[in-house]
Amino acid sequence: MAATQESPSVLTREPPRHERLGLSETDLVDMYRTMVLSRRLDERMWLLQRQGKVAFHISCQGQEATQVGAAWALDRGRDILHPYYRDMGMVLRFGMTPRELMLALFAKREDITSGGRQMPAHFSKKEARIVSGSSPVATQIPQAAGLALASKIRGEGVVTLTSFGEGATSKGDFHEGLNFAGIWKLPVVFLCENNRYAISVSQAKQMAIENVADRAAGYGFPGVVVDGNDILAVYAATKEAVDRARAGESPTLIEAKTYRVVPHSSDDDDRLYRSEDEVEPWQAEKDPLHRFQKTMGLGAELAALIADEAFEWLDGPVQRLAGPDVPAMPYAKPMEDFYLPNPEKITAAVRRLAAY
Ligand SMILES: Cc1ncc(C[n+]2csc(CCOP(=O)(O)OP(=O)(O)O)c2C)c(N)n1
Ligand SMILES: [Mg+2]
Repeated sequence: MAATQESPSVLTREPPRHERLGLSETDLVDMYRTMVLSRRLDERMWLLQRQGKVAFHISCQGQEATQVGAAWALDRGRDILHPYYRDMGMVLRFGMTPRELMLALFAKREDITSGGRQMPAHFSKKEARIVSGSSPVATQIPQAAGLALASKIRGEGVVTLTSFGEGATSKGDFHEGLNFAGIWKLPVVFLCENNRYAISVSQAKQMAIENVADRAAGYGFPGVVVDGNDILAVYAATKEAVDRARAGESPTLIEAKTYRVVPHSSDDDDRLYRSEDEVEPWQAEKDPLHRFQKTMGLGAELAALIADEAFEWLDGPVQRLAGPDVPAMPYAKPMEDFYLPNPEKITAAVRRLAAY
């Protein structure tokens, strides 16, 4: 009798939000672990730069919920990621290791992205289907449309996700990429990480609209605004977009509203264009890690364990990577390193092309 009285309340109880999205508690812990690892790695990269041990750093801090939530919605054994320079959380989830990220930062010979030749944060890893971005802002957007076109032609059911800042949406590449993807209903997700600034240029000076997502209407597919510091909201929006892409329905533009809590890069002084009062709440109650702990009820003990784990990795291994035992890449010899081994072959191919 007691059991039947209790049953209705059990049946009508709302399951927790993550369960409704098909995520397990293990997923949640792993999501948090990935966010913490990217934050701790990022902090260490800043320190190394300030100590003069590496030349340059560009940061993911503040955007971890967007990056990890979005990457979680992809099938990482199958889909393609064409990220931008801030996406450390995303590439960690997709299969780049902290060691690989550090090797690129230190410009070591073993760096898998370019053998120490590129700037850091030009993430790539062929086996993980992470495609390298180019330095000019927004160039990955039409390239992602191209990748999606190839997947569509091959009938692979592969989805490509590309990401970029709100500043990138002022570039022609953004409009060309979205227009093309809309016409051909390509399996691609465009993720705008709107962190309110393009270096020193605020969103208000960059565009006359409130929501980047509104631009999707001009290309004939859905545009969605999401709270970029709420990891489950980002996951849900991206999952929906990925499903839509895989079903061949259309691309989606997701605008994740977030905030960059540190300067644009190690070469920037953000005190010149924004106040401490503006930044402070984003480093406190709005911070994605803080919000995760609070809303998901993550125990302090587990949170401390995850933090220790990240620090443990950072201490020993990073010291070793920085040292002379791991060889740095020597300065390039342009004729040998930048050009293909046989320039005559290229010239002949260009002549053939010209004749055609
Ligand atoms: C074509 C081009 N112009 C300018 C730059 C210099 N630049 C690098 S990042 C950046 C700001 C991009 O802002 P946004 O797209 O909002 O991304 P965020 O850095 O804020 O994440 C600029 C202007 C560049 N890399 N490429
Ligand atoms: Mg920006």
